[in-house]
Amino acid sequence: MKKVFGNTSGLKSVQVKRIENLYHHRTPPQALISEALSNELGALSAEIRRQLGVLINRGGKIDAVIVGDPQGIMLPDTSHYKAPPGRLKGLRLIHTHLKDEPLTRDDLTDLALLRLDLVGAITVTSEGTPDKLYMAHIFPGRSGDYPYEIYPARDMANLDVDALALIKAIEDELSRTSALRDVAPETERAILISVTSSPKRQARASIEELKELARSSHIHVVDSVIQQRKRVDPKYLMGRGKIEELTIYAMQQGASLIIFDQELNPSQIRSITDKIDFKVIDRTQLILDIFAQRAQSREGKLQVELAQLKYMLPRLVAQNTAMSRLSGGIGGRGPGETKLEINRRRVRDKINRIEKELNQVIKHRRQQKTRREKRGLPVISIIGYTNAGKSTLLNTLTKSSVLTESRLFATLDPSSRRLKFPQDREVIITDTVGFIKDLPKELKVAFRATLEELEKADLLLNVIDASNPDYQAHIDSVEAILSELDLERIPQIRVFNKMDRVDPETAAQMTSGPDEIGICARDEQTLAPLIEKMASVFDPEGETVYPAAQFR
Ligand SMILES: Nc1nc2c(ncn2[C@@H]2O[C@H](COP(=O)(O)OP(=O)(O)OP(=O)(O)O)[C@@H](O)[C@H]2O)c(=O)[nH]1
Ligand SMILES: [Mg+2]
Repeated sequence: MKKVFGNTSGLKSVQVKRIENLYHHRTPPQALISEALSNELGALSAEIRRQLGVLINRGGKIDAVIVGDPQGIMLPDTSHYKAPPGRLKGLRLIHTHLKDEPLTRDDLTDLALLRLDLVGAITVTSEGTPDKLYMAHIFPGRSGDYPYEIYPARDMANLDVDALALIKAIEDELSRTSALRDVAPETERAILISVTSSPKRQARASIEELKELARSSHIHVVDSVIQQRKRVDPKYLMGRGKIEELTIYAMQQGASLIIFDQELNPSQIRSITDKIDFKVIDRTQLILDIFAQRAQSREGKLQVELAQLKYMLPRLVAQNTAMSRLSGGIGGRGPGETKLEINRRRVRDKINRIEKELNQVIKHRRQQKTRREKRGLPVISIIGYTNAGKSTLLNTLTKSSVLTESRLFATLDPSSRRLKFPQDREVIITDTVGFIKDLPKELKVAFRATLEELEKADLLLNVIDASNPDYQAHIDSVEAILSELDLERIPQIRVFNKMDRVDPETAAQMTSGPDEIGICARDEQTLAPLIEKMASVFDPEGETVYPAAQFR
């Protein structure tokens, strides 16, 4: 016998039995609800003085029977029914109201947030006779506050609703409106949300960056919303009403995804995805997703997969509900995607296996590295915030063609090149993965090995995108990560890049310190002072006037 959901405590066993038997009722597909079923719902509901509800699928079968209290019912998890874009859930909710009252706010939010086919409330007389029907469904394309169509009460005695035809008409309209919106239907459409107590300017810069991250992940950003709160709600981040409102808005905009700028802890992601039938991810997952798409080398792929699994592990819930919403598409893409649905134990096993394999790969790389070190070449590492122009600098310096792109995290796998200074001194120069504020700790751990390589650097070129209005915050984030990795002791040159986009006066102010140099990484002509400076680090006594650099 299928489980009855909700509050059955205090009921007589014969009543519970009758409630369980509701599962046997079949409604003809065209009908909204069979007469026998509505009669039994009414009779039982009046007897136990609680609302009773059923979720009916399109075939007329009952998917869930729910017992509520006199005022309302709580729907069980319905994530096994998925509503694809432009479609409804495939389940309708029909439940009883003990008084003659219309659909409540909760009924309507369930309708909208779960994308139910429709919702109906049958009022029941004190004798248990079904009296009236209040019904509503989603009304696609309606602008304004509420995307529902609410019908006037109808008489249960002569109900003539063709449920299937109605649902089909709504879906036709839904797919028509979303087809109008979708330029490329395969790209996800996201609403970005930031709930924060930090100052407006900071919140705005952060969400701008989140937009860039989304762009890097080929997600279309429909809108972004900043909600400032003195105190961030521990459960939903924002208030319950607000999150419902936003979700309805997201639905009206044809979005398929909500991205939070803040990291959601396991219980938050659970309460939020329990509440709304939307794919929800956070900043960390978005970054992990980009990394998963970009990783090229064996080591990089393993590291990202490890980071994804470690992030997922505490977020795997008993019924897998949050996970099932997260898997597939964004957030569950890349090397880890097939593993998201599996249980904790298997995830842990997998983590162990990857860690072992990764150790092997790293050991192998270290051996190669040691061989190189034996040759005693100094190492210069190019570091800095993502998109600062690190790879561009490496390319121009060494005439190579490492991928550069106006996207965050273009580089994931470090590449090394040789660089020859004019005095024939040779060095190894390496490009690294970019830094970002709030670098997910799972990634920090995963990329530890790569970042550890930085310890061996003899010189760091800290590349800064001087044209970014937020460059000072970027400098701070990079410094914070450097000190966390204990790398501040390594000599550093601050390289202010993209000077072609900064006015000369500001540029002069920026680079007034002794170890600060302005460049335009795309333009070889501008690099001479930097090269001179680098060379002088290795040959402090040497001749430091070089007419022009020569590269190999
Ligand atoms: N205007 C201007 N753009 C530049 C300059 N240097 C780099 N860029 C552009 O900045 C973007 C990012 O450059 P990348 O070299 O990929 O940056 P990166 O630091 O390696 O970025 P990640 O690998 O993503 O962390 C590219 O579109 C470059 O063409 C410059 O001196 N001036
Ligand atoms: Mg790069």
